Amino acid sequence: MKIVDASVVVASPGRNFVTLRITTDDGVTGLGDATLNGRELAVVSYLRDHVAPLLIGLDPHRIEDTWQLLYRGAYWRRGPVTMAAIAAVDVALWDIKAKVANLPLYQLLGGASRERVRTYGHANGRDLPELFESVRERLDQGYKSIRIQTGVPGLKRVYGVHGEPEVTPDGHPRPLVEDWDTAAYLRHIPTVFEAVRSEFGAELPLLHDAHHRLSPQQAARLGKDLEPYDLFWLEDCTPAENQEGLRLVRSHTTTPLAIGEVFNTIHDFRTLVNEQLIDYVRAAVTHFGGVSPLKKLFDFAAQQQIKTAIHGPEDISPVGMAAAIHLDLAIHNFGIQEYAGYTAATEEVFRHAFTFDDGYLHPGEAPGIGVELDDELAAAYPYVPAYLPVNRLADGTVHDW
Ligand code: CS2
Ligand code: MG
Repeated sequence: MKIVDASVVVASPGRNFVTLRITTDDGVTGLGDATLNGRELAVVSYLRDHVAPLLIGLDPHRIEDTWQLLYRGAYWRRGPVTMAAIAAVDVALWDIKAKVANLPLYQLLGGASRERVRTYGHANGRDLPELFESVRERLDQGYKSIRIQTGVPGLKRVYGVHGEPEVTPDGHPRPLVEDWDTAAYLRHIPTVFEAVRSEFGAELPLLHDAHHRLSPQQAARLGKDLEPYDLFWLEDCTPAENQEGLRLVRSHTTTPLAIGEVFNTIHDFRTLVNEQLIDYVRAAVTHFGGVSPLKKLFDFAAQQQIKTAIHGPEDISPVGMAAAIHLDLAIHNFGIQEYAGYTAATEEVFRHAFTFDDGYLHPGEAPGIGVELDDELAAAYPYVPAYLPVNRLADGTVHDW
């Protein structure tokens, strides 16, 4: 069996997605997600101009060898663009291998370790009434765990409370500028969880994403202040390139910690896992180089009783999400799966076998990862230049978003 084609489809059914399709001489095709939110076209070029030509003629069954060729052969290693491109190839090759075996991918990953995959959903609100309504909407959809994000008094726009992107006079989009005040945030968040707990009770698993905005000392303070509210986790409490910074946080709070959605290789987790500084690894199939390296990370994390929590917002395409759910079903140290759901247009472009029911996902039994991409429909949604927001402090200083 040989690879005869590797093509990249860019579609924007509500938001931009980049998908790789690999085709073999037997006509078997595989899909991989290569979506890097806000820098999509960099990965398109990496795949089209540098990777696709190398794939032609290769044996699609040699997944590990192809992964090592693309990782070590590039010389310039790691990074979000490289690892998203390699991820797309890895997932597409697993899709092909599982289709040839006429098995759903999870069967090639050790088979099912559970009946279904529990998820958490996003509740957002500018204020408590809006937040409570959003929580009730998620509960009505069946979610059993809820991430809580709200506005902060005095701040116009805050992460998780979406605003409209601005466009420059020449029509090119500019990142939306959000404002930030750490002191106001640290004062406000404990009052939010006090209110949510008194409204929704002590048992509902609640999560919160600090989105890389705190110093280790500030993260330690927030973790401690939130202990009375018994969070399922506090996510990205501090920029974790400084892995050692989590030692300070860990020494001050028992609030569970989740980190890693922006990480793209196992090296980013080395200290965090070896020293048990976190409780959940958040890496995503699409950003971490694919299923192959992510399973290695999960096995590494399992040695320290750390569980998985694959990143799953709207900017992980149904292709990346499907691959994640197959892994979620198969691995032993599964924790929880983030699932924000998709627009109707996205569901039309990416027809998938995975199902979401009563707050749980299942990958389905279709051979491969179980996703088909409708090229005709995809063509109706051309790429739209778009950026992630940026954060600025009151004095104008750029801050982590
Ligand atoms: C967030 C993401 O879901 C999360 O945990 O951190 O939505 C993140 O903001 C986006 O993936 C950025 O593209
Ligand atoms: Mg996050």
